[in-house]
Amino acid sequence: MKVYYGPECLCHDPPHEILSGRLVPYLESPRRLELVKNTLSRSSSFVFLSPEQDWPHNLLSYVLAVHTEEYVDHLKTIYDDWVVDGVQVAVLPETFLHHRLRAPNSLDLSNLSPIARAGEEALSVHLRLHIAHQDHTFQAAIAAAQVVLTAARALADDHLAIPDRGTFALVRPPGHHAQDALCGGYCFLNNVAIAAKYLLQHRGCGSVAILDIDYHHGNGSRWMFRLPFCGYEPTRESAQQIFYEEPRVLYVSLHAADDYPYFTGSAGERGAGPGFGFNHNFPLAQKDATDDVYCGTLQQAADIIRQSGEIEYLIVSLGVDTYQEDPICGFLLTQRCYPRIGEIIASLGKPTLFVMEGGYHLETLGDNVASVLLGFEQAV
Ligand code: OKS
Ligand code: ZN
Repeated sequence: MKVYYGPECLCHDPPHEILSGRLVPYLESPRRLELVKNTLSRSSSFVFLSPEQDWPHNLLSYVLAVHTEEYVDHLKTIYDDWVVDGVQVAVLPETFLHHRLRAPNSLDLSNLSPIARAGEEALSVHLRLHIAHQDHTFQAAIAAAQVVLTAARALADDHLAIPDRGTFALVRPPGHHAQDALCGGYCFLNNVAIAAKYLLQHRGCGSVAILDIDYHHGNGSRWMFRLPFCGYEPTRESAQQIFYEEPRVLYVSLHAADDYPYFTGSAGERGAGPGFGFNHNFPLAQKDATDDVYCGTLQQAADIIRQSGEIEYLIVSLGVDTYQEDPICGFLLTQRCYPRIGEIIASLGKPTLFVMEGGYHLETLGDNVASVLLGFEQAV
């Protein structure tokens, strides 16, 4: 299997985050990526490849197919703005000014200082903290997008010759919580959404499925393509651009019903407008999620993708924070479950792009990722 990897993904390295009110070392660390890379390197099944530098359009144009220009500018400049504004240590927002939470034109933000605007684009408090510390966050997020796009391109090129094969984009920061104009849950740019848009817009692809097996609900990926977020009504312009009238992406997710991001991911969210019926959530109670329950549910999710007929590519948000010893998650999966997960995904028979998301138990992280990929490869 081809594995795409770029060392620039390591340059985002915040020292701390806030977890349950405590300052702790940042869990979504560069070490995670290095561990997975090292484990995969020891197997002859994986070939490492570098991201393509030379794209027919500016790399940013593929990112802007998913995210707003204002948001991307914000990510690019916020650290420098804050430094100019006197920030030397972490800043936490006092309130969340995010425009999805405000009535249109209710407040002219341009008069506020950068510190006052700290909550503007964030989903949760801990995210702000590491932007404040980091001048390389944007660089790493763009590098991840570049790796994912390269992997998607290779998959689209290859599958004509070698059908039903998988490709792995080994990236961080992860992406599935990031929305068009919102960061959260360690995510800044939505890598799977960027890949999906690329396949739809540049590779003549008619339909893709995103299967999200990270422990957390991928509110960002879901929102991009299928649903207004928490009652937010899209403008006609944003609807056409990004998701509302996009009937070509099926989003299917298995996740904890009772964990971050808390307010999205219920089974009743089925999509809206032309997208109705193209969103399927499988929320599981933490204490119920054993290997057998998880695999049974994954089979149901796979059946939905199977029954959708026309799907040309499968994109997998590959989180292994479902593992029983993950420090921030509560599922009960053992290491024996991961090859089974790979096998079930392979049974769909689609060209498959795996994209790295969460997973924080460092001792097993590499093995669990390798197990999914090897389980997939041995079954195709
Ligand atoms: C903060 C909890 C943050 C959880 C972030 C989830 C990251 C992840 N109290 N998403 O898939 O792995
Ligand atoms: Zn996760």
